[in-house]
Amino acid sequence: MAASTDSARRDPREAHRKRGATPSIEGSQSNCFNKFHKASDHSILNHTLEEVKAFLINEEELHQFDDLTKVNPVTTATVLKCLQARYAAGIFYTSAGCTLVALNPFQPVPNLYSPDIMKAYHSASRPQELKPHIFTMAEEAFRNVQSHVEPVNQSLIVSGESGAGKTWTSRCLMNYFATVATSSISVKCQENVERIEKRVLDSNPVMEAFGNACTLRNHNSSRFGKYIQLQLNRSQQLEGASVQTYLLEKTRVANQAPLERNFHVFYQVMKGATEEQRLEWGLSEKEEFFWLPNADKILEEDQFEETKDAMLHLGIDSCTQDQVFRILAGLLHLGNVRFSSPTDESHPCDLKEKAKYFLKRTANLLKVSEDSLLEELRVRTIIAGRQQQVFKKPCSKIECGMRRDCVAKVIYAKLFDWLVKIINGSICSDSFKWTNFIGLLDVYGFESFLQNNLEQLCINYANEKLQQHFVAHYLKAQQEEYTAEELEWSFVTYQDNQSCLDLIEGNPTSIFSLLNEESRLNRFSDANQFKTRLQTVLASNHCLSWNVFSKVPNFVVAHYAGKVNYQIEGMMEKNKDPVPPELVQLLEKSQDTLLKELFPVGDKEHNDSKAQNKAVTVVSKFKGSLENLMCILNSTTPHYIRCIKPNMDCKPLLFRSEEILSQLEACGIIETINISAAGFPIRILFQPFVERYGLLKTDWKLNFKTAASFNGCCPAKKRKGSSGGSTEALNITVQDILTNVLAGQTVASSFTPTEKRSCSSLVHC
Ligand code: AOV
Ligand code: MG
Repeated sequence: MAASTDSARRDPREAHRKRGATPSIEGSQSNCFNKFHKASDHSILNHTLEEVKAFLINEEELHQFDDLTKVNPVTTATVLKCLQARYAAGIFYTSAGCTLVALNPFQPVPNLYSPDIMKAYHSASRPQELKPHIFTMAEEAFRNVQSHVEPVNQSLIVSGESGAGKTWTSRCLMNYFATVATSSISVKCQENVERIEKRVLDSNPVMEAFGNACTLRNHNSSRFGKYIQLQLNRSQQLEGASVQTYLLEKTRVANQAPLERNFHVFYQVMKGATEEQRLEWGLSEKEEFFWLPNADKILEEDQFEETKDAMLHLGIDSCTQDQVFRILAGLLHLGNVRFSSPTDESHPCDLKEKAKYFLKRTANLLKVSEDSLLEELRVRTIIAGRQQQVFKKPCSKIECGMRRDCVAKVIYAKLFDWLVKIINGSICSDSFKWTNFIGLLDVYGFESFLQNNLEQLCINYANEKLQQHFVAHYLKAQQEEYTAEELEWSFVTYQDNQSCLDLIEGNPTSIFSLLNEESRLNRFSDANQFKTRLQTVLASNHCLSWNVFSKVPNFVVAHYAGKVNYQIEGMMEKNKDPVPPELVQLLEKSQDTLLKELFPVGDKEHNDSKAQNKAVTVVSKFKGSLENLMCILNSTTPHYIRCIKPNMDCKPLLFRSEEILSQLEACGIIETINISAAGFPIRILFQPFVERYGLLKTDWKLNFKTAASFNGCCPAKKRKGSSGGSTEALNITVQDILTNVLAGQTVASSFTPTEKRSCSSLVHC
């Protein structure tokens, strides 16, 4: 028995075969659950504790629980066991009340996302009765968009830590919507809709090539956040889409942590360029580029063709593509321009051996003057005094390196923005053609490395904001609504992350406000001084602490998903992100038409040092864009998909309970299950309720007790304070309601305030 379970665990298909189960998408109301609950209808006390325990550890059947709220009792142990059994059986999706838990299989699963499966979910009369799937959520969103549910627009919020499967999931969801929103259209529209569908899907490989990279956590880690709005017309056809991106981690162009890599596109160009291009761009295979670490790993390099094809479909012709790749080759050469300190400090730095060759190559590829490039990298221009006198000052070796990195970062960031603009121009529909949208959110997952800086602080801050949205929308709002409705409800406690957000972004003082103050005063204080400021001003926030064993100045933030140690060194400069105007002016003079477009002459943002001083800091910009995102999310009906990473080694079918548990706890899954299990999962407003069920029995006294038994599934609601906890009937007949509806009155208007509160939002079925 033990041996058979072991082999079944190793191979889920084996497990299926052994149990004689045929994989199917039909919903499986667990046999054991039915057995248990049938008996428990009479009395749960009929079961001994031993029987209950035996039931719970029956792993052979545990995998059949499609919804974690049905696992009884809901404890972290039972939830984990259930997920483990399902994972071993090759079932990766499980409902958890209103959310969907998605375990990453770390290997392709045949037929999980095939057109047949899409069709099955799309054509099902009740998709929620099929097996839990991301397509259940997608279909629900798709149907809500066309129904009367308010708000009409929908969002699918995919969250989880780095490598958990968010981007993969978002891609599958996009495929789903592209398929269902282009099905059943007239032949006349077919061509147009298919063209849009293709372009929308083509935006993925392009954005991933330029915005994703291999990190220690994920070999295809998104280094930017994105929110895609799929625009639908009145007939539910895909009219177009728009992409909003968030804070690209541009420092990666010039700085890659040990064992990590630069953005994929660099490797794609390096491996995929033709001989001719290689010669023109100086990309000999023998060349070693500092900014192309770990190039020997065989990853996505063969995807160069795919990237180029997708760019073509999005309207970037091969000539412009060549310009893009030439600029990227220029950046690779720029990374090899290294400096050494001069013997006389009043002189500019010397170029290291072979750096002259790379400088020449860079200047050629970026089409700028070689002499000017060298001058601007080594010499700082200072404008001072009332007369605006110009001084030139040689930079130190470190400063020269920073200026070189700065050129690379600003070019890459502009190039990325330009791409997003082109993509939007190509896929965005005219506003009058579309009426509603379904949004897909895929941001970088929570990160904690040995060394964390401003990038991780921003990434983790974004995840805190999403967690807060979830807490506010679901855990908090739902319980508050029950209280307002005066329903009997024992409050389920949950982890609120407000104090962590106060620490990071709060007013008047927070980590962000202190960082901004340093930028405003142009005072890049010493890291130790900044730490002292944090200690003095923010010490009362319990989410802030210090790593006393660290040799460098640091602070520790207790995020909802765990503690992260941030190094302070470099944070203030990164926040200000200054670009010396003389470097921008150099790029403005480039003979390359694309670079000219990226750096138009006289662009105030970079050219004016005064404007730069007042420029919005990185954290302020990011905070602003996230606030906008939250406004959009708040105006939509959200659907949450929680991606879980079963092991940190990214190995297929390896289920590490401890690592999974910490993710489940961090994202509030246990609380979600508790609230969902005890709560009222289905809410129907009066009018649709009456429209749907009213004709069944018009003379029937509708009260909550009968309304509950009406559909035969939930216990009656009890109004708080009613004597002995008994259910109080409202004595409204369905006929009353129908009469009111037909007379154009809102149903609730004829009720007393208490009755209104009791029945306006929740009709239990
Ligand atoms: P992420 O988006 O959540 O991380 P990804 O979506 O890139 O994570 O997933 C990481 C890897 O897991 C993918 O490259 C696949 O190899 C594998 N994977 C994920 N989901 C599936 C699936 N459903 N089926 C098969 N393999 C899968 V980050 O972008 O790092 O936060 O910033
Ligand atoms: Mg991703």
